[in-house]
Amino acid sequence: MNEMDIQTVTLERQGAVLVATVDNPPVNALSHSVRAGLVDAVEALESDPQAKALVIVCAGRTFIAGADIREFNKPLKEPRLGVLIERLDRCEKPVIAAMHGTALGGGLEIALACSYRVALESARFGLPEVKLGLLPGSGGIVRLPRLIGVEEALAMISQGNQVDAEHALETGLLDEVMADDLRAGALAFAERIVAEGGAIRRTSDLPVPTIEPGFLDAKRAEFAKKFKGLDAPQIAVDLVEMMSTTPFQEAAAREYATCKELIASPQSQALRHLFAAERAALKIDGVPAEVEPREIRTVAVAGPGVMGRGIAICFLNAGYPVVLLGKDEENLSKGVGGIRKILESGVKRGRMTQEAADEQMSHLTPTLDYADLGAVDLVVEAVTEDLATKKDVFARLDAALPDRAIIATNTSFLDIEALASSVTRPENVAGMHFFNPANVMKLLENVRAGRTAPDVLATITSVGKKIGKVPVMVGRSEGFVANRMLSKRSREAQFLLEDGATPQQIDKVLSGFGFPIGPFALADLAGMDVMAAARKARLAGMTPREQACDIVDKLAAAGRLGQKTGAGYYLYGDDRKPQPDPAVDELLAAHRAERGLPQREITDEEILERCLYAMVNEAAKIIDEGAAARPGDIDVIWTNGFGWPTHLGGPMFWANRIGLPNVKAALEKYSALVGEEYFRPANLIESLVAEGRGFYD
Ligand code: T1G
Repeated sequence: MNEMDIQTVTLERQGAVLVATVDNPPVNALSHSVRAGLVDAVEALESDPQAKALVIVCAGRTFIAGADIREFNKPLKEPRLGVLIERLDRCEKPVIAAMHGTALGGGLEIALACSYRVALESARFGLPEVKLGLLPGSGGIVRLPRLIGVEEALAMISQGNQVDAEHALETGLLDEVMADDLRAGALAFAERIVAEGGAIRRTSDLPVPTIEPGFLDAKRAEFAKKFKGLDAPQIAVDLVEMMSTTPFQEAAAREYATCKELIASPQSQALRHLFAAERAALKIDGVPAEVEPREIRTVAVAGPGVMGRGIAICFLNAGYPVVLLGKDEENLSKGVGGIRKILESGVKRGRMTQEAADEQMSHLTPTLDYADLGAVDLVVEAVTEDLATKKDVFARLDAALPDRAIIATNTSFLDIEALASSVTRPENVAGMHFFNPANVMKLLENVRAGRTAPDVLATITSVGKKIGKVPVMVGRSEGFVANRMLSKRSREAQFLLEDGATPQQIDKVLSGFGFPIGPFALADLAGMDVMAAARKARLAGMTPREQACDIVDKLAAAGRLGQKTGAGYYLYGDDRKPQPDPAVDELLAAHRAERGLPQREITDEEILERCLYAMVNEAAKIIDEGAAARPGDIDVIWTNGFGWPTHLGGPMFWANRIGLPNVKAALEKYSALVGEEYFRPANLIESLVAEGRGFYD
């Protein structure tokens, strides 16, 4: 073992059983010291005649959670994981993997190369490499299908999802599951194996499972839709096909070679960037790691409208009792009914059991009386987007709530400082900005106000994680971050219509880039009435050209509200597929004539650059203003909010890869073409280019 390494694997012998304990916080990742320590453990087993078996167990909260991601961009230090796996595979004495927490990636691959696998009933198992744009490289591809069959194995490899211990026992991944005391249970299991002769079982000796004809091609077609733009899921199918017709050692070598190629791939570098960025976003400026979040036992949601219902479900799903505060009986009963309907649809879709839905409904307490909030620790305010209404609700909450209760507004653009000023404890006020539908969308923009207490910021961050969101702290700014950047993309999309592009051309370019849906199909989904109302609310702050660009109003006035009326930017038949509509071409031609704008051929490149560079430039301004802490936060927001393709790493990562000098040059080109006020490069971009740096240097 390298003398620089700290000791992360300790060995002890209990009778005839050697026990190797891995202790490499926080997740027992397979750092060099762990790999070397486990190779030493196998060698000790083989060289000690008194030792008849080896148990590999981990300290801390989990079994090995995979290769150490932080080592991927560093020179590899032997022994690589494959060497350890081969030593385990060749070992002539039984090795038992004893697992708890999440046995993932290389950790599960180690277990697959052992003779036996036991686990706590709370343990979970997975090969999440694909979520990092990788694939298993140390036996996951060649061993897992042999153990649990191709269908189960390919599902785990291609989607990276975890399975629980019960399922793992059923499929043959595990030999035994125990309720508690894993070390003692694993030791007893090992002693039994030894007493019965110490038989070894090599997964590599198992026959290759049969593959139903057509199964793999069906998976290729399914994954092309399900994992649009992602390479690794398709390669997973190719590798499983390869392992089914290739001798084990050769297949293992090709698996490893593919993993190495993927580690160097742009997609994996983008996905690993997001993995790190999501965790970096949890570190809040001005909130030291030792600041304890407040204990949140009971939550209230004020405002049982569409957003309030989704927010209430987030907390119910996570096991919090929720008090739902309405303004009158009708409003409240509609809210309760809406929540029940969403939970019932979850049952119908098999996402939850009827018992779970009933249990969650039993934890919902509807009320019209603020006095019922006397024991609540956190209120999420989601009443109508009107400042006076919100200030009235805040004042009444302030009077009813205990001193330590947090009030978090879900507003998407109203001034959080004004709300904080309407209560006696502004340090308890923050924003928790959910995205519709709140119980589905992962992104949570947590908003810090000027006086928000550090432990309140820590609390809304930890609560955000507990309810399964991806929380990102943002500062004051109209539309915070996601909506503010989206408004620039929308502006350019509208201007491009005026300049001669069609809705279908723009949607095709942006969905071709990787967004789940183009801006105009999205507008038809949201409804032109909703879009017109949002435009009206922001009209005063718009530039003259934006104010005159009233295509949305014209469509709404013509009753073209989108999917809900069968026509908006597109026509919709029963299949709800958007079809170009000559009437829209006429409406646009009339608008352009009315505006007297010169018409020209618009290239796809111009559409992409104007829409996306406008967003990147706005993000740079947001960072300049301190409304976002770091470029990685912007990437996390857009890949979890409005569907920026994750394999491109987010807006800032994508722009950085293009090169900021190129981005600056394009901004200058469009400043001349569209207008300085829209494309003048942000100070941050100017300064980074001047210093020869990128967003992440
Ligand atoms: N390597 C290094 N650090 C890791 C890590 C890893 N694999 N996984 C987590 N961390 C750090 C993380 O950055 C954070 O650090 C802390 O641990 C807590 O993580 C050869 C090639 C295990 C389910 O993809 O899914 O094996 O911010 O905040 O929410 O074929 O971490 O505190 O400084 O996420 O409780 C495959 C990735 C690797 C697992 C725990 N393995 N990790 O979740 O805590 S590739 C993975 C996770 C591989 C082989 C291939 C989760 C978790 P910090 P956390 P959590």
